Amino acid sequence: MNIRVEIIMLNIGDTPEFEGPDSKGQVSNEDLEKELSRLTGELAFANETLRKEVKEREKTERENTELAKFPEENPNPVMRCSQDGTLLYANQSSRFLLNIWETAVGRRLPLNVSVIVGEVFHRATPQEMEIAAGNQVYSLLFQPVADSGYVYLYARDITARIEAKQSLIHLAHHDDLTGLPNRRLFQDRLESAISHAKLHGGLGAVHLIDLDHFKDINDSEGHATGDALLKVIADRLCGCLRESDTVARLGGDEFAVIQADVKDLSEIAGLANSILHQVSLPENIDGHSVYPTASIGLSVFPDDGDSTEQVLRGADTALYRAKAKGRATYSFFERQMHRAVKRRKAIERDLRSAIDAQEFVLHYQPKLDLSSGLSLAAEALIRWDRPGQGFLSPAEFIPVAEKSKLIVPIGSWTLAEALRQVRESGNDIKVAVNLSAVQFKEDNLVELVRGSLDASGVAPGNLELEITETVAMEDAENAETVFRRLVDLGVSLAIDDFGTGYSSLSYLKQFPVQRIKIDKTFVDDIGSSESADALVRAVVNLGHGFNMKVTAEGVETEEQLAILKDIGCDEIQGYFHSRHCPPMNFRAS
Ligand SMILES: Nc1nc2c(ncn2[C@@H]2O[C@H](COP(=O)(O)OP(=O)(O)OP(=O)(O)O)[C@@H](O)[C@H]2O)c(=O)[nH]1
Ligand SMILES: [Mg+2]
Repeated sequence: MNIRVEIIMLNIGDTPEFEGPDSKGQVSNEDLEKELSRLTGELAFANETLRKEVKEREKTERENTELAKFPEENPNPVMRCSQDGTLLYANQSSRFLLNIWETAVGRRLPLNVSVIVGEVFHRATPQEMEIAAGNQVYSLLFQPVADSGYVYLYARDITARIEAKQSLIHLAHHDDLTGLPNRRLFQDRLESAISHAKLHGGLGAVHLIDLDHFKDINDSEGHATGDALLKVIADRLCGCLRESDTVARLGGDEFAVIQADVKDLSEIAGLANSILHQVSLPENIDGHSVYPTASIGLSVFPDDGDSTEQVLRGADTALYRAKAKGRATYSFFERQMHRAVKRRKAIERDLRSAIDAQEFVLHYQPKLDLSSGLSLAAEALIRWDRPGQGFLSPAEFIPVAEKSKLIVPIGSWTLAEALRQVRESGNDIKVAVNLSAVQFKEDNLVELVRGSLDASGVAPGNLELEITETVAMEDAENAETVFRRLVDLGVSLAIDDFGTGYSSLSYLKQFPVQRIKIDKTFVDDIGSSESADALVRAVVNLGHGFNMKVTAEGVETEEQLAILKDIGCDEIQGYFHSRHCPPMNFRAS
């Protein structure tokens, strides 16, 4: 109202057109009217301007009020706080968070939030974090406000989004029907379990469980009954397990269990039995009686494989066997392999005492010199008369002896015994003794041979040492050195099993070796295959080219002998000439 009066006064005072009374002191009515009309016009204009101005101001005020309500109406929490984390403002939607945080406007935010407020303020860069509040998860954006000393907090409840993400992850790793882990998750868990077992020297097992004749249940009772049965089986399997075990549905009617940290095979068999029992309980589904059974393939890790593929493949093979055995049973993967492991362990145990118990004996395989027709040499072959078991094949116990390094004392015994028997026989025969890969790598091999010769009194020329082609070529440079030292003793050397490994001809040429022995597998085919004849002929020529004698092993027929003679082979051994025999039966002839 004041403004309006001021404008009116100003306009009246300033008016240039108002000329005042004329010389006679009289103002004409006409002039007055004119003036009045002008003033009225001006007043109306001022009035209009004022009205517009008030309207404008009211609008701005209204807008400001609206704007002030904006954070209030925000469905998400909005807060303003000072740099030290004191809450200065919080909208309505912040109430839940403030309750959880047990704070209010004018008080401090929780320490973990205040710390970030301080950081954000000092770095003047926004920061975002996820926080759990009760059962909810919030995303919090800390926004510094330049030059104001404030930090704004914008929060958003992302619980639903997190849950959706988790449910997607769950879906990707679980089976829809039963809710059990699926093959993907199972494989991840199995991988961890195998690594754990390898690292800690533990044992675990996979039980691969497949329902028997499930197709029949589907066909006779319907697919829905089949589905319901799968769920029942899933529940029953869960009931059989410890918390550390995993059960999964791999697909169709196939389930799998990872049994972690087991002590021995009987514990695995124990769980398999209890699974078989649980699965085979009769069930009534919607009025249909079903009598399920299952077969289980068992694979033990890390023994049966150290990768998920190997372990699962093993379990699958075993499952196949369980089905073949008539179903409703379990089968260990390569059960005979486990038996073989046990057997090998027993052999190793018994081998340790076999020398002292004098259970080894030597037999001899005489060799026939083809040019003279005389038998003046023999190969010593070890035999083990295992108590209660009869003679055990060297093919069975030598690998065990090599693995356990027991071959070293056994080999020493063989050498000493063969030389002793040669001496005892009084014959001028040459005895061939095999050296194993393990013996060949022993530092004291040359001393051992020298010592054995000295102890027996047999001339070095009466001893031939046989080394397989594989051992000789494995570390050919070292072999050559050892060969030279042995030859220096006066013994002769032969490359055994020639043709079964890979030979470097340049090494072979350099080796101070007097003989190569053609493996029986090549001899077997001569006479029946031209290429076998050609091969043996080539080896004989090769040997002769290197100034070596050639012995053919495993000669069993007259025809083989004739061909070998024709080819120019120097010596044969095999059943055709003589079976191996105890020392008393072997005499040089
Ligand atoms: N109800 C139902 N059946 C399924 C599902 N998935 C696979 N099957 C059926 O399950 C059966 C599984 O086949 P197999 O395990 O090879 O055969 P089986 O009849 O159980 O015979 P054996 O296992 O050899 O004793 C097939 O007939 C599939 O059609 C499923 O989700 N629900
Ligand atoms: Mg099945």
